[in-house]
Amino acid sequence: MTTRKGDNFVLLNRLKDRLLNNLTAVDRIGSVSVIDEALRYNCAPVTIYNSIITPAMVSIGELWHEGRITIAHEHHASQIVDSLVDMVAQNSMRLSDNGFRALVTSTSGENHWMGAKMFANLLFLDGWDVEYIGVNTPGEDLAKYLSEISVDVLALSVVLTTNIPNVKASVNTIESIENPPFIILGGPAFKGFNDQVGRAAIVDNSASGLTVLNDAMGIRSGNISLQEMLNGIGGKVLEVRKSKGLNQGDLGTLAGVDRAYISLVENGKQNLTMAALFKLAEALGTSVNTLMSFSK
Ligand code: B12
Repeated sequence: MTTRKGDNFVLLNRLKDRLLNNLTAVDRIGSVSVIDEALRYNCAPVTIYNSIITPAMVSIGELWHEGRITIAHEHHASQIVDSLVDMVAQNSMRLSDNGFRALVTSTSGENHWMGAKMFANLLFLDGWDVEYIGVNTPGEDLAKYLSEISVDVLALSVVLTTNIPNVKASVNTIESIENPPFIILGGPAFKGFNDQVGRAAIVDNSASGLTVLNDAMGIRSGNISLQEMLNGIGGKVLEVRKSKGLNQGDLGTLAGVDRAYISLVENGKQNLTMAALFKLAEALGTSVNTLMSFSK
């Protein structure tokens, strides 16, 4: 996952505060509008999860802890956030299939589901075939299930530090089956954790989780996202236009579009169709290949 134009601190902080206000007021429509705005600003899914939704949920936890909101408020906010987590995934580009399959869950005693679901969605967007099976799955049952189905990776989310012994026992059981999957453990329980748990990889956040799995599976990081492609083409259109001494208005006239459209293209903000790309190449007196040959 890469950084995008919308991933700037001030914007993210503002959106996080607005989400928290809307969640505190249990305003579903207001909450949806915050995520809608983040998507329109082109924030990356991992950024929306880590820098907007997760900190808003942590603040909901603090309000609950201080007795300023009830458990009913927290439950309601969690349900709203559950749909926001799906909304982000449904409205984001998925990289092409990478051929790997992952199962995401948590072991006995762990009922926090949000982090597991977010990580499952991020893997899916990164090109994985993902099965998210909910939380609180006993280790013995998980081991039996994994010996019947075929997955490359098992991702376990752990929020409560008190669940670490359960997770150690589960990893032990699962690693003793024939052809066990690669196991990754993640979640806030592992902040500052320096121990080994079997052969499992351990991370405390989703961005590191994606990197660790890409490395472990030998997945190329050369896959280009839609946004990188649009930024690259935009930069190329700008370069060729300037080399021809044209301004944005001139190019718009030649291509039969308005100046604002050219500006969006050059800033990587216009999702171009092939037809539009051909029209631009023709107007610039160049080829589609030239507009698409840029370095990442
Ligand atoms: C909502 C909530 C609940 C909901 C759960 C619904 C849900 N959302 O999942 C309910 C009501 C069920 C709940 C119950 C409890 N909760 Co609670 N809960 C929270 C709260 C407010 C938000 C949790 C959340 O959704 N965070 C957002 C998610 C997305 O963040 P995250 O889990 O950290 O995930 C991110 C990363 O860690 C990472 N990640 C997570 N998993 C994985 C896995 C992999 C493989 C990877 C790579 C990455 C990764 O990805 C995510 C970001 O992209 C937190 C407050 C807080 N500070 O977090 C308390 C909190 C987690 N709960 C807490 C407690 C104590 C409990 C209860 C014991 C309360 C009780 N007395 O009954 C029970 C335990 C239930 C159980 N057995 O699991 C404590 C935990 C303390 C601790 N460190 O052990 C917290 C911190 C509140 C507090 N300050 O005391 N809780």
